[in-house]
Amino acid sequence: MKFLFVTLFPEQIEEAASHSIIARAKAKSLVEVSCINPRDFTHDVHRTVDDTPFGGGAGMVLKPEPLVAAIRLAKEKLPNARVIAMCPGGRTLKQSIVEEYANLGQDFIFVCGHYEGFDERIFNWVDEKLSIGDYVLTGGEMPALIVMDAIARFIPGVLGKLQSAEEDSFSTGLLEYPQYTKPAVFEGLEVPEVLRSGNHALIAAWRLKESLKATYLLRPDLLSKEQLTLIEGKLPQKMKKSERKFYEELRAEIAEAKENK
Ligand code: 4G3
Repeated sequence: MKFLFVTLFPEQIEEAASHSIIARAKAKSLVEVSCINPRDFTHDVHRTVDDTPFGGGAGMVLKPEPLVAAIRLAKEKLPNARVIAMCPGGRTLKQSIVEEYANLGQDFIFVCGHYEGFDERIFNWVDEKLSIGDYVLTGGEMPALIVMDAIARFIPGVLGKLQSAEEDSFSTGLLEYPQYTKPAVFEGLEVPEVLRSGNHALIAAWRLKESLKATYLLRPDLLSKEQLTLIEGKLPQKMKKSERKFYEELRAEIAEAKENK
């Protein structure tokens, strides 16, 4: 998959893409990262890319001519790319959107802005405005890098065999359960006994209970109506004994967590 960044700061992209899993994915030719700098499409001695806003006001706006020239070349290089402009006012990214992007079979052009934003007319050359969350940053480079990283995890071979983007937190719709590694006791803090029991059914149930508890306490908006009813509503008459016990324990643990907060 190819990722092309239209950016005034290509070094920031190259640097970020030169580490860890993305660097390895580049080395394996699973992803390609490149940049086009709008400043290379200016014609004045100062290589001007921004100007004051019509109508007045503070800050600067990115001029359309160099930016559109850069996007045009980007589209020539990647004719099958989705063109995404990173803006605080765009559609907010979430894991289900990441999965949609990963499954499009398209390359990506990220248009990164600075200053107070883009001249509105550039959006005629853009498929979509995208935001990584409700906050404003000094530039669109870090947001674009985050989107690439999130998508790249779904390309087969990018993550190690033992990891899988489809199985991790958020793809299950729930928050992560707690994880532990050796030592079994650290500064007096013990790893839960069940995780050392070797009983895989018990471990799976414990992890699901912990995920449901964390999600209920921190992100109840992620739970379905059905899940919420099982946690706090009336349990159905007809329910396996083991399942009833599961939800009764979950409720007790949630009550205890609320006491302790
Ligand atoms: C356009 C994206 C770009 C308009 C970009 C600022 C945050 C995000 C910029 C503008 C950005 C985000 C550059 N900051 N939440 N800054 O994805 O006002």
